[in-house]
Amino acid sequence: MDLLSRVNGPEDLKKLSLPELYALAGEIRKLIIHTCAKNGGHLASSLGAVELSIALHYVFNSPEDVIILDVGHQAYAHKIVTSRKDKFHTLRQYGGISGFTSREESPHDPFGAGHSSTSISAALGIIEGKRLKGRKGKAVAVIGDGSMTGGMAFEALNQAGYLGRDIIVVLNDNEMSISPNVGALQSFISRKITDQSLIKVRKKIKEFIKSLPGIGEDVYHVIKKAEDSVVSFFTQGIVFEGLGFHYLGPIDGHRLEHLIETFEHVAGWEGPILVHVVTKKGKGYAPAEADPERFHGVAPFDISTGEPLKKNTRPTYSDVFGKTLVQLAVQNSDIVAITAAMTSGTGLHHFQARFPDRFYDVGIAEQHAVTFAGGLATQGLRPVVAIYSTFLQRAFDQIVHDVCLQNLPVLFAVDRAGIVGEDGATHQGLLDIPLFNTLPNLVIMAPSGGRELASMLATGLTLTGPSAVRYPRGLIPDDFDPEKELPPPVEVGKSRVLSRGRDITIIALGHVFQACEEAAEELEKKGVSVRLIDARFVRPLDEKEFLTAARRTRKILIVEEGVITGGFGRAVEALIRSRKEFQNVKILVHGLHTPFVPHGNQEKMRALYQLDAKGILNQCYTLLKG
Ligand SMILES: Cc1ncc(C[n+]2csc(CCOP(=O)(O)OP(=O)(O)O)c2C)c(N)n1
Repeated sequence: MDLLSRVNGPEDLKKLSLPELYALAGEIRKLIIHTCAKNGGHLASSLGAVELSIALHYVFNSPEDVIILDVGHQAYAHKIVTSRKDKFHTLRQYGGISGFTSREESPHDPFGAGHSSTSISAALGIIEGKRLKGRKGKAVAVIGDGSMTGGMAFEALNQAGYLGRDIIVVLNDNEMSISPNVGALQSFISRKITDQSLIKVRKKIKEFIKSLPGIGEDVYHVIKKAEDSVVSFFTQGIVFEGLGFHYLGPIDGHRLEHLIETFEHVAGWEGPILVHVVTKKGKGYAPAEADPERFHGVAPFDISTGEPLKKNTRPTYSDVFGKTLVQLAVQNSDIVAITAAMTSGTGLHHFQARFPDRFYDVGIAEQHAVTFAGGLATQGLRPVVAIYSTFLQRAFDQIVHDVCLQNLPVLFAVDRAGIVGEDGATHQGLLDIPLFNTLPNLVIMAPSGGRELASMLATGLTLTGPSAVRYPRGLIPDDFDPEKELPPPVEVGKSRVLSRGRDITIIALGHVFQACEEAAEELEKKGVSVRLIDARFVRPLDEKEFLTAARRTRKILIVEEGVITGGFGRAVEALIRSRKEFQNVKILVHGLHTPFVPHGNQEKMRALYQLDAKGILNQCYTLLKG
């Protein structure tokens, strides 16, 4: 790590020669691969953006010039060259470097990210803010072709082209989102225009210019500009030129000399500019180049083979979802499945393989996904929209306005609900209950295991209105095989009562049930008699059972992995308190006080927030003592 030891900040890059910069790129790649092999992370995206990050920091002067990386998952090289190399080994670990860009972490991260398609809006806001405040500096937004499928990116391009401010958008095109990128725009921008056809166009224009009598310098420049426009008209540039951007590219995103020359060029230009850079996802690590989808976000792995260090011993909740949906879809041809660029993450690859005609990847377009599902539902189909809790936040208005208000039978499969672990604050699924709980018509379910998840999916598909099933990241706790069994629907609004003790009631929502069950076992060993309830439904609440529990035990602990305000526990508390006779019942609602839980593995974070068995036991003792 010879060269890296000399790079303590972006200014040090500017002292290196081109061969040294290439050697540095090699050292950075090594560090990224070794760190991801140990900690997991967004390996393939970051490997693809090494030269790009070096070139940007070589040419621009961060932090005065802002460099905003969309999503921020490709930021590892950027982090390494902006004074975070020594802490890089703590990537994604509790207390360590974040896996995304974060304003808290460095002045070189001018805008935090984790969700996609925000970079152009943020860059435009920053450049406009600089103008109004009389501050210096350029604004560069680096956005992947996948992130370009998000509506916000177009909203921002639209305003940027109109305002005409000096903003540089770098389109990092590797033809991949997490899976191969989808959509008409991608087909257009990745259109292979052969050098031959470009050369022919240029030649024809040159001949035309030459044929004009008496051409002076000025006229030549005007016509040269026309030539550029004609070329971009025939290439990908037309889309962006039409929006008021000056388009350059496509250029090889791993050739430092090309990148540096281009960025030096455009740094002096005015107005909105789009530089189209072509990169290879996973560049420099053979297993990631061969399978960029698997290495997009990867768990710790063996560097020599690329194989994961830990093999799953049980299916994940996402797997159960995907496989169960296939079974349900065999029986019901109206079922269609929708993902917003998360086919494998949500487990929908099973459905895609079996029913390609009934499967839709809409790109990173959660809002559109929901309204599209609404439209399908009006035609008698049964759309199932699988989106991670955190990304579904984007589509709240569509859920309200396009689905719930019209009482359309869309089933939301809300994956990664709860604490997500190493991805941290931007990805926590802690707000879906408070958001959804305000919506009439919506049935909300949370399974405590794989079999329950399968039953709830079946339940949602029997309803005449909208429903949501929220489930976490991770392995199911039970021995359920979704390919062997299809459990029947459950009764709507009915909880599962596991024991009917007298001293304390624990009402658990979703997968925290396992930890609650362990805590209950401990209490029973100590002679405390526990009433344990698996709530199953956030809406409608099992009023009868919860009121009976209040009457019998007069001490109620409600546990959920979500934000307390507006959550499940508060709803149960309000129900109990609405009855005069229960004013003195002791109720403790246990969950998260904030949605902004930092990164760290799930086990650690659950322990930290007292959502493991030990923490829940502590809560029980607090309640029993009080
Ligand atoms: C709103 C939102 N939806 C989904 C995701 C999950 N996600 C993270 S990166 C990514 C693909 C991004 O593709 P691209 O921008 O082309 O970057 P690449 O990884 O290919 O470099 C997706 C879908 C997200 N971060 N934000």
